[in-house]
Amino acid sequence: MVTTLSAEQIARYKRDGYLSPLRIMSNDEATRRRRRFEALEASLGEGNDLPRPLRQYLRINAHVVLGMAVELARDPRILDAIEGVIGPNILVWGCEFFVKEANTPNVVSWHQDLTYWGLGETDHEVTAWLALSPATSESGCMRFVAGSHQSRIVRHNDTFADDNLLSRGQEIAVDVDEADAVHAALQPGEMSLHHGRMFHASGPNVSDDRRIGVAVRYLTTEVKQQVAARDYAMHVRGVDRERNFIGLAGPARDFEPSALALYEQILKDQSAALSEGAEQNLEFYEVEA
Ligand SMILES: O=C(O)CCC(=O)C(=O)O
Repeated sequence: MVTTLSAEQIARYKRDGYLSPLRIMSNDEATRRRRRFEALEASLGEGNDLPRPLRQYLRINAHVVLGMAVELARDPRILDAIEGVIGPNILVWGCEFFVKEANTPNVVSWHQDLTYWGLGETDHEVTAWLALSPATSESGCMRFVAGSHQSRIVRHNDTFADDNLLSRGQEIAVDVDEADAVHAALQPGEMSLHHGRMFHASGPNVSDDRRIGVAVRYLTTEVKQQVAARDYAMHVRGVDRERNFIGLAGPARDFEPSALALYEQILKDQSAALSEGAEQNLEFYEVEA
């Protein structure tokens, strides 16, 4: 499987702000990873002893507490593609499992990722979204507006809508014409890449299967946190001369006490960036029960 991007793919990413689909692993391998993920959900779901609900740890900064997330974030096949678009010195800033249960109304409203991260309007960032189950128009795959990353960050309104998977239910204040949207359907083992200023959204899952994807947020070592006093990242390729982030190694064991304590510290520190401009006092990165 060739995961190094061609010059044509890199040019297309620069022009459109996304690239999809890219096959990273076989359907069988992705399905095995899905089963592992689901076994973890079954063993650590309701009634576990974790300080927060499992879905919180899966949805935000999973790489801080979960080996499976670190393994994916460090996967050389993914990093080869990432290197093509942001260069050789790479950090992981975030890792999030986005799960839409079968036949559920949860959506992701139109937004630009960089809006609330405190990282500025940087081009030195990219998200890899890897499908562990089919992500189709029916199951609520992502939709992209090609070329929208060339705009600056536009105004977003907080909706706090119940069926929105984003922390503030944030949505772009300008109208997005659905006719311009490209549906990025992915089979298990395929991934898309998207730029942090890309206008993107996803619909409800009206299929009979779960839609499970993992989004890894990659930065170059040059990026700086501009709002929060401190921020954290995991160095995964090349050299980190700048050391703009506090380094993360990943947990030695899933949910070990030191990782859980670090998780809390990171939420607290990153909240300063995410809460900027919010009209409502949020328990940041809190995932609805
Ligand atoms: O998983 C989804 O539907 C949305 C994911 C997303 O917005 C992102 O990865 O930036």
